[in-house]
Amino acid sequence: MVSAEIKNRISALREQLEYHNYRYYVLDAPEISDAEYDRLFRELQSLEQQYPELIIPSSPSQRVGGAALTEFTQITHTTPMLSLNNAFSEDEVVAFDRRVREASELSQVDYAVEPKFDGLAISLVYERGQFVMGATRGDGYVGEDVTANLRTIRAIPLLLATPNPPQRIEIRGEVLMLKADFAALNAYQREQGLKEFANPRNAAAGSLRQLDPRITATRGLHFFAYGVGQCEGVVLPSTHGEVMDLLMAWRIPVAHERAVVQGVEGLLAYYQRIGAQRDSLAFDIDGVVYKVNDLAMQQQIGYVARAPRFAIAHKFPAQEATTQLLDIDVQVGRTGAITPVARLAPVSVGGVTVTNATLHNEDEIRRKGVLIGDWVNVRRAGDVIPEIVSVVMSRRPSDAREFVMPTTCPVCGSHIVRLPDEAIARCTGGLFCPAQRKQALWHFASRRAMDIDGLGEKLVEQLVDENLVHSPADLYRLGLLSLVNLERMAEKSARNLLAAIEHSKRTTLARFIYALGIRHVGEQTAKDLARYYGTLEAMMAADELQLQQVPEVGEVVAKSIVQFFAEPHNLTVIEMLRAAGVCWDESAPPVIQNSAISGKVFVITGTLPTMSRDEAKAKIEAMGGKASGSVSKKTDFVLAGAEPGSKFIKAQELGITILDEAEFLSLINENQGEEDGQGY
Ligand code: D41
Repeated sequence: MVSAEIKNRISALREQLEYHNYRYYVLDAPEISDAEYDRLFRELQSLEQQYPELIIPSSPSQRVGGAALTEFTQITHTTPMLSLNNAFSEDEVVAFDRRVREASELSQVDYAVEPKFDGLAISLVYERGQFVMGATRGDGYVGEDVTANLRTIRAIPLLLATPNPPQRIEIRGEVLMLKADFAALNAYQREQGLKEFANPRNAAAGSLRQLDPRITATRGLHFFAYGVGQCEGVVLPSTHGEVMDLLMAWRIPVAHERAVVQGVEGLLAYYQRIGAQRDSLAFDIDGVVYKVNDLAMQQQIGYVARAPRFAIAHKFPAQEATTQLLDIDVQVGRTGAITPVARLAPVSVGGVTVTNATLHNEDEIRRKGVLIGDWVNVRRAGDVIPEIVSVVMSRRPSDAREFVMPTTCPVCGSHIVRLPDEAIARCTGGLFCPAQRKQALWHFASRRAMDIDGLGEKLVEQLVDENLVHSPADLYRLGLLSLVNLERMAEKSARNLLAAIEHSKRTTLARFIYALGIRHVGEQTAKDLARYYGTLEAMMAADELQLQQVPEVGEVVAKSIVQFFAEPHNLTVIEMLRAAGVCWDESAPPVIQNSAISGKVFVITGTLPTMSRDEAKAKIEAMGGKASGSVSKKTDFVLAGAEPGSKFIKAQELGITILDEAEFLSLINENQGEEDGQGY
């Protein structure tokens, strides 16, 4: 016999887990850390393992279950899932409002308004409060039974939180993938050499159409409801807005951005407001949806063909567009990396004219199968560089030709070589190549390096083209006279620049190392090196094997550092910089090597309750640890705050220790004592 105590504990755990899902997915306001959620979850799992007779299908532990399917069963929707008509301009919205006013005989109409999620429409059936079946929209009449996959989505409650649920209710909404989860998924796909997804929508679709629900479960899909289909045994409120509130009370996620507005002015103001938020939302939207708020009025206005007359989607400019690839040029980077750049016939993507897209490298061009002359789909999301998503094969011109990597640098004429084990081709011109020289200077002056305010790309270009600056050391010899002679340079800006250059002389060893632009030595590695060696001389004296003793420095980085300092030219530049007065504090003690944190790799994810990620990062680094951006087998700890996303799931999969902020702080404090007197 199982004791009442155990039964009570199990049901309390289930209730708590459902409640915290609700806090997280519906309210977007978690109360506990993921680590704490995880602890509750594991406690439930272990109790259920001990007492399997107490397992019920609606238990939060039973989201992922059953075997992989061989195919999906077809489902006929009890009431068809209609489509929405689109409006692409204000005029079309004005016309929509006019039709609604005429049909309703009202002078001003109340509208329920919400974002248009760019996901997949689905329907969820709850019987007596239990989630029993979920299906894709399909053609609106017949969809596919994806119940097992939908059960793995934590945003979808397995039970409706109400003591008197309807006999049967069909809830409609969209399944989607958050932008952050999409980025993490693609990073993972790339690492594993798997195919990347073109956009969050495709990733969500691919994840929902998995025959094995265990895969769907790892993808962290989200769900938002937008309406109710067939419904028995409950009297629904009289407006759409109130129905959405009711769903939310049942713990079904609905759009936080939803509102009720008056008249066409209200619609257009809402469109502007959500449009301005578009890039900063956690998920992709492709417009907003307007619905007559009064449900009786909706029925009076009725339908045309398969779409309601009482609702319309007002679309945003698409973030994808089709255009022609006119040519592929190459650009030369700071370390000579040759990047192919697509030159496109100008096309408006999401309201911005796009003429270039990056192609990363030669292999990527082959992988995408792009030929010069092809029609291609281009995507621009937020402020990232536009990318070529795919080729429209049916429109391939007969004279489309393959891209051939040039053998000489378009800027300096030096040979371009691609080493056998590298994806990147490089110009061998080094600092002889003006393109590389410009970028090296720009990197040297950049914010995270020497931080010379006002020395941007354009100015560097002028300084190099006018032969005023060859190496970074020349910056410290610039005079007012030569600067004011430059085009578009007023005396005031020249003085400001000289002051910024002067100011940059006092720096840190880490910044200086980073500013040198040694291949493979990014900001983090520069910090690691500075911390380990304490002085530039000590670092320059190290050989490859010694360099590899530095945490996180491997063979490739060590080789690159040794090569850099073996170059007499680089030593001259360093000497000249120091002679010009560039200096840093070398007295700061190198950080402890022996704490439990030193050498450990942390990944920070989600929002921490009391400190920013940068603060947490600084604490980790001060203790000799390292903060990394992605979870892998090398990660020692994941520090998780609210809404941690897929990094958290990956950490769980890999069995990595997950800390909340409090646990992290106590780990730091425990080790603080060891800090004193360590070092070397
Ligand atoms: O966010 C959406 N994608 C969305 C889709 C929404 N917010 N509301 C919608 N409302 C409807 C009606 C008015 C027909 C119930 C919809 C859709 N339909 C819809 N999604 C896919 C096809 C139709």
